Amino acid sequence: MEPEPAPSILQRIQSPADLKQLSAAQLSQLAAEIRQELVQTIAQTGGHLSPNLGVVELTIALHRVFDSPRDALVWDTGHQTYVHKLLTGRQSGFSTLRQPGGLSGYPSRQESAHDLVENSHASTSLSYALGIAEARLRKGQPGQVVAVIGDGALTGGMAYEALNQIAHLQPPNLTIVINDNGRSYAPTVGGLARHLAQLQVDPRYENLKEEISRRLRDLPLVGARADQAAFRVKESLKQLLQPSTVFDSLGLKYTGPVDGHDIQALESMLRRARGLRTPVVVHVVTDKGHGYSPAVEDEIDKLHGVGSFDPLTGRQHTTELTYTDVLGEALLAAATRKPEVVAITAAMASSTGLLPFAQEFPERFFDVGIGEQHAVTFAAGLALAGLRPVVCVYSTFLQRAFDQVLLDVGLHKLPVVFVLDRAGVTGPDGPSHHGVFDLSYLRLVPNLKIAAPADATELCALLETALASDGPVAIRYPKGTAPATPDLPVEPLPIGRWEEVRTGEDVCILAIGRMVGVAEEAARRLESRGLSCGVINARWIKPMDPRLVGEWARRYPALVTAEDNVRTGGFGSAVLEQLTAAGLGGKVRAVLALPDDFLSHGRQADILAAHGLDADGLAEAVAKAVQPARRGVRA
Ligand SMILES: Cc1ncc(C[n+]2csc(CCOP(=O)(O)OP(=O)(O)O)c2C)c(N)n1
Repeated sequence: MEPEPAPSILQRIQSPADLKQLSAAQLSQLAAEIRQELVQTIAQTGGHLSPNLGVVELTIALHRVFDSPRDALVWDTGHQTYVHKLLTGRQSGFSTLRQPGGLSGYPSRQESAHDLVENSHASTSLSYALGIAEARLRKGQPGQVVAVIGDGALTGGMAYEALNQIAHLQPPNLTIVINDNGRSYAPTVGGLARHLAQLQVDPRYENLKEEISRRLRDLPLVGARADQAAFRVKESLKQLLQPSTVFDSLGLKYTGPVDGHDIQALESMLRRARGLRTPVVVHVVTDKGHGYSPAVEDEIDKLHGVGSFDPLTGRQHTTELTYTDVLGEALLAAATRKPEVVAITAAMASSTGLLPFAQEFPERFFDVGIGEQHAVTFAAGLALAGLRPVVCVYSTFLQRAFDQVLLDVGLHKLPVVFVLDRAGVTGPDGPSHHGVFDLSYLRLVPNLKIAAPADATELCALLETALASDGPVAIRYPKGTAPATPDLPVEPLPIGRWEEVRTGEDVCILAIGRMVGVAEEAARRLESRGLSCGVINARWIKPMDPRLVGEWARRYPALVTAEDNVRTGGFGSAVLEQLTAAGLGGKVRAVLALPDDFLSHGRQADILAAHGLDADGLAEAVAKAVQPARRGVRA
């Protein structure tokens, strides 16, 4: 007879309170069950694999020592909250993770009282936590506040700004847990990462501190000579106790490092920190991907963020050529010809396609950590001194650096190239990851030229154009598969020049980026309904082609704009501004764009379709927009 499988402990955990009765053996079984659940589910849904595998024991310990939601847990970035979700009553919905209508891949206030903030952009936890801690103190509210921040997120400027104020305010109800796995996606770089690594190899620090404190307490203080001796010993011991971590130097208590996969050790350190009534930094050392060898052994990013994959091998299912791959190859080719080209990433080398560049030109490649603001002004400095920096960043993360783009680059007219990956609707990562605001916030930067390629060849040509330009240029392109492999070599494109890719008589769709292909398909469908529809690839959002006013707005009876950006201040707005100034604003019958809202997570194509930005939606909207002017369109 087969032995009965051991009853699942995970299934019995409906809330953190259920964790508190478990024995050490049961806790380690629970950790194993959680890892299995993570691998099986993420293999189907995709998501943040190794960050969650790494915090299984830490999350269990935190929920045993602290009493969420009375004690506030703030997870930095929020990509590592799957285990927290499993332990806070969301097991039954876990298979819907990142699926349309399902659980979010980040904390979600709608989902649970245990989720306090909806983050996903890194380095905000200490600021949120300090605010909550301070407000609770002022209102006399009980409960600790715990921020869990990775060594990667700790490279972001906001984290330092918050640490500075924490050291000033010294809130007694705040604990800072550093989840140090030595990596962002790639190994974390920089002075702070080096410092944390040194603290790991020198765990004597903590023991030494305790030993010295004990001896100070035990010193006999009898007689004058003994007093003098004691005084001298105390003074020299004080020297030894001089701050030796960056946190001590700021005036914050530091404790650790502790093995982040040893639940008992974690618990005892967290309990001590909790009892200290002063802000404490608890340094926890974890292993990214712990317990799943394909993640641990992955050289590139430990399977940080994955699509669906085979749980046995860790191999991911998609192998298609993406815009990211195309940019990576194009930049490498350009850099081979132009020695002044350098590339900058804010901790996202693999996901912005920079690995080939980093490998070929390590001395021309800069990973600045999760510091988008710094990345932009650093690029400005490089450009001031004669290099040609290319800042490779997700559209959503450049939001962080708006002022730096505006003043440090824009005001100085510096030839910095911004390549904005994941522009438009991204999909399963949800509201904070859609790159749907970039046209609006970049359009208002004087001197900045903005382009969106309609295909892979155009992306390569626009990169050439940008590198040949004497001022700043931003190129935005979507997440996902490029429609075709690029047709190389390419020549720079004339700046501000659009292309009429299809002529028509009744109406013309002015489309940007990925919407060009959608508009062409819509035009074909409209033709079969008796409507002659032109399509213009408006590849420059700024500056716009003067033929808009001089030719197309006069030739076409009606115009419709299409973009995967929010309507507010986007491409359609730009067209309206231009045409209104020329007395031709009435020609624009519809601005097809995304709403003035945060879009939830879901499949990219579904979200676009839900907002009328697929071929059917465009065709419908165009037909409706021109109907009064042109009767006889077949429904
Ligand atoms: C402002 C910002 N830039 C970039 C990212 C992309 N990103 C998500 S997780 C991550 C690495 C975080 O490293 P760490 O905080 O150490 O957490 P780990 O995944 O290693 O546990 C990065 C760069 C982000 N979320 N926010």
